[in-house]
Amino acid sequence: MQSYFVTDYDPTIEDSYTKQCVIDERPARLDILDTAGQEEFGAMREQYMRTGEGFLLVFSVTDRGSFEEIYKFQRQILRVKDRDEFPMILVGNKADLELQRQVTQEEGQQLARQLKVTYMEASAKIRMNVDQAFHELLNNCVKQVTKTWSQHQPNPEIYPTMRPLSV
Ligand SMILES: Nc1nc2c(ncn2[C@@H]2O[C@H](COP(=O)(O)OP(=O)(O)OP(=O)(O)O)[C@@H](O)[C@H]2O)c(=O)[nH]1
Ligand SMILES: [Mg+2]
Repeated sequence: MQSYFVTDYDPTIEDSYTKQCVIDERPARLDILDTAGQEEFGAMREQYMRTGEGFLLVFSVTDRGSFEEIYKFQRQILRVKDRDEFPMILVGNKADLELQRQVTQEEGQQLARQLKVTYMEASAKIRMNVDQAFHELLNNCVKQVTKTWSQHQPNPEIYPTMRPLSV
């Protein structure tokens, strides 16, 4: 958000940010919620899953436990959304720490295939794939909105009065 890297660990409870950006050449406002990884702050999880329109599932490639938790979070999102798929991407962070790696790139990719999402490796420290991860997720969100919108267009044969007005 601020384009600087914080070395100290300060567990997140819940932080929200707003960022202006451009999507498909149009200005847009992103509302980003940084959520808690620690179980003790997990009480609000279902609530943010209900309101979220897209999710970055982030684990650390140096922490196998964080990788193993992803599947559970993805299932919970789909259950809360009552959907088979939803805009999400899987991000393996801390890719700069190659020597401390506990999850291989192949394992990340394999999980992503299983979850039917895109996999990206990133590093907040060296600013690798950070913006790209958000852009990839946004593309998924835009596609989802377009798909949902087209599915909910009234059938003009059934609802002739709801045809768009020509200008
Ligand atoms: N080397 C390296 N360290 C990182 C990277 N990203 C985060 N860290 C460090 O890892 C620690 C934890 O990072 P956080 O961003 O606080 O992790 P988090 O997942 O938000 O943790 P919670 O808020 O408890 O969920 C901090 O000390 C960060 O400086 C990275 O890409 N590379
Ligand atoms: Mg945090």
